Amino acid sequence: RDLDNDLRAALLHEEFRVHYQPLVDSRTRHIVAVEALLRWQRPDGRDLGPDVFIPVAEESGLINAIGAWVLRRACTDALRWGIKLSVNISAAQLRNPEFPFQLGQILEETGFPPERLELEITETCLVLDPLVAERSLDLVRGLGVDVVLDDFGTGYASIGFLRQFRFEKLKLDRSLVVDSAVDESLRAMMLSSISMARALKMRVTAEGVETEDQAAMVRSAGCDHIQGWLFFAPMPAGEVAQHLTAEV
Ligand code: G
Ligand code: G
Ligand code: MN
Ligand code: NA
Repeated sequence: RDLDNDLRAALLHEEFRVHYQPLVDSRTRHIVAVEALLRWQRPDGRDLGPDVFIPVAEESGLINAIGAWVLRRACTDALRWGIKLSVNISAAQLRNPEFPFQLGQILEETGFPPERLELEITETCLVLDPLVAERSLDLVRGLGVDVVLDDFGTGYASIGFLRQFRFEKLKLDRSLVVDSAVDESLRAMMLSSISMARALKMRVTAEGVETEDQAAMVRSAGCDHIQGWLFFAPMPAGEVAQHLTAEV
C-alpha cells in the first residue's frame, strides 16, 4: 500500500524518468533503435528499479497512467531521432480496452510516426487472456505499430503461440544469449529459434550482449540487432542525441 501511494505521488511530482538503451545493427554496429526503460528517482535517493515497482503498479492499476506517461514522454523525446522506438507494455495495459485508443491519441498528440514505434510484450501478457490480447494487438497493428515478443527463451512460447500472434520481432532473452555462448546444446536451441523466427518473417534482437565473443556468436547465428552493455547502457535522452550526431 505504501509503495503504491509513493508511486501515485511520483507520477504527480514528476519523479519518473525515461532512459534509452540503443540497439545496433549486428553488422554495421550503427544505432537502429532505442528501448525506453523507466527510472524512478525518489526524493530520498533510495531508487527502486522497474522490476520492483512495475509489479506493484500492475496490481493497483496505476500502470495504466504510468504506461501512458512513458509512451508520451518517449514519443516526444524520440521524435527527432529518426530511428525506431521500443516501449515495454504490461499485461494490465494490454488488457485495458482503452489502451489502443489511448495509444492512437498519444501518437496523434506527439506526431510520432506509428511505423517507427514498437511495443514490447512478454508471453505472460498473452497467455492470461489471449482473446482480449489478440483484439488489442489487432487494433495496435491497425495504427501501424509493430509488436515485439520480449524475453524469448525464458518461458513456454511455442510454435503455435508464435503463429497465432505473428510478432514482427523477437527479442532473445539475455539468459539465452549468455548461456549459448558457453553451452553447445543451448546454442543449437538458439539457432533453431532464430531459423523459426526467420521462417515466420520475424526480425531478431539479441539482448544483454556484454562481450565481443557473445556479439560474434549472435551475429553469426543470424541476429539482426544487438542490445547490451558491450555497445550501450541505458542513458538519458540528451546522451542519445549526442551518440546519433557522433555517428554521422
Ligand atoms: O531497465 P531494467 O533492467 O531495470 O528493467 C527491468 C524490467 O522492467 C525489464 O523487464 C523491463 O522490461 C521492465 N520495464 C522497464 N521499463 C518499463 C516500462 O516503462 N513499462 C513496463 N511495463 N516495464 C518496464
Ligand atoms: O525485460 P527487458 O528485456 O525489457 O529488460 C531489459 C533490461 O536489461 C533493462 O533493465 C536493462 O537495464 C538490462 N540490460 C540491458 N543490457 C544489459 C546487459 O548487457 N547486461 C545486463 N546484465 N543487463 C542489461
Ligand atoms: Mn524489453
Ligand atoms: Na528481456
